[in-house]
Amino acid sequence: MNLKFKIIVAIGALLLTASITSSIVNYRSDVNFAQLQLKNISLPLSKDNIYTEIQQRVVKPLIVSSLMASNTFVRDWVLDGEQDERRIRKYLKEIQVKYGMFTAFLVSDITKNYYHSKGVIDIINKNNNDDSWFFDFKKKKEIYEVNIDHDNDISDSLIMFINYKVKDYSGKFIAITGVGIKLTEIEKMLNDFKKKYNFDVYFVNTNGEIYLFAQALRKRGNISSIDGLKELKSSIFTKKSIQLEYESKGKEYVLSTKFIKELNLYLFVEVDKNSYMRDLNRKFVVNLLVSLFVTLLVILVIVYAINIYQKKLEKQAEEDFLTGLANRRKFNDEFEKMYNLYKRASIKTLSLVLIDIDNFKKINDTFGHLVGDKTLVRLSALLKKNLRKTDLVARWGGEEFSVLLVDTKKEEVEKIAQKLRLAVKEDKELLSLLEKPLTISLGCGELLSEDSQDGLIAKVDEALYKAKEQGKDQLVSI
Ligand code: GH3
Ligand code: MG
Ligand code: MG
Repeated sequence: MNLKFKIIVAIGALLLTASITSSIVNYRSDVNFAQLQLKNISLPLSKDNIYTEIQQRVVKPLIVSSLMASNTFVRDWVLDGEQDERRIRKYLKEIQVKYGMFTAFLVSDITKNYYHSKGVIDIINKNNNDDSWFFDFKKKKEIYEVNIDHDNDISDSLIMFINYKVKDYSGKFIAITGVGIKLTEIEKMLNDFKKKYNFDVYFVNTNGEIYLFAQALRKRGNISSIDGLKELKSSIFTKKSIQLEYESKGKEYVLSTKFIKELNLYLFVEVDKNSYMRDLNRKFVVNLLVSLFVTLLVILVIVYAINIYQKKLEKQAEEDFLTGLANRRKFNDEFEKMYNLYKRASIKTLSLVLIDIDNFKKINDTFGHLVGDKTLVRLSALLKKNLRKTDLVARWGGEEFSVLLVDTKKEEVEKIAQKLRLAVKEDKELLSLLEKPLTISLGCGELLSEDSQDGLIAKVDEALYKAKEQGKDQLVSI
């Protein structure tokens, strides 16, 4: 495993650990917060809202029923032998319309007639199961009761009946009157709570029977038969309001209850903790995916940056800082490669040209080092311009340069070397910089089969020395 790969793996592992840890920490605190919020705010608040809603809906029909039961016309009409049915029908119709009730009724204990605005719709019979509500309520000491019923005769939705006892002036029971309202709104409300908050809202009567519930509720029957709930029955039924937690069939629930006096029913609002946390789980997965994606992006950026930096370093390692030409190290590497190719006969010829600026010391002394540097830069540009892409030109050191030429005939190498000499000498830019032409001396030679690398260099160096000796500004080929 190379260093670059190790660094990337280490950074990636660090970033991944950091992002996964922070996602988990966030998730944990979200879960804690959500649970606290659920128990202390959402559930109690929803319970109170539903309770208020129910109460508001019960109070009005209760008042209307009480009004009907104490109405002297109603009492007199029954006591007078239920004469002229039209009058009671008119009265019931008026109640129905005026107070916006779904139905209004009067059932006489004397004739057992069930009066409605449409007329007598039934005659109550002790042997009929559907009519048992009348006889059950008659027996009770309470003055009114609230019944939630499914009355197929009238409607297919749930109806809440308020039954009120009508008594004569001596307090003797003579009839039951009251109104009924449709519970579609409440049913809708229960379903909304389920949809919006995953809250299950249902009602339980004092016997433990689950009464009124949203369609989606899976609990039915008596709470005594529900695991987890049956154990809590007594603590629920001895308190007006309670909040507790229980487990049933592997699920954890938080339950909040409240007794509704007017209905003689307990309101149950509960939530399956896990399904309530479902959104949080989804959020956790999304957070995790996003942070993994970001981590991946960061790793890609790091890989990209490392590559660029590495290339820069590599370039710096083989490039001459001042002239941008290959440096001595690069030259040596390439020379070795070419030498090996030559030895394997992959290339036919390999030639070396060494270049040395004439009297460069004087240039430095006359114009200063800055002009000396400019001269080196310009000379490098001229060498590059006048050589082929395949020729390698390098700064050999100080004011000396070297050129490697592959598969180029001796005469051709000499021609190129002379071309370089003239190009430098005739360059206008150098002329205006130095106020006289710049000259160079060159030595060139070809690698022969018996030559070593150093042998070629020594040979060409000698040629260059000769060129200097013979008066500079010339090429000596060996
Ligand atoms: P000759 O014609 O015999 O080659 O004479 P010369 O003056 O060119 O030869 P010498 O080798 O004595 O001088 C080379 C000078 O080049 C000495 C050194 O200060 C200068 N030099 C080497 N590298 C640099 C550089 O990077 N910038 C500048 N300005 N001068 C440099
Ligand atoms: Mg020199
Ligand atoms: Mg020199």
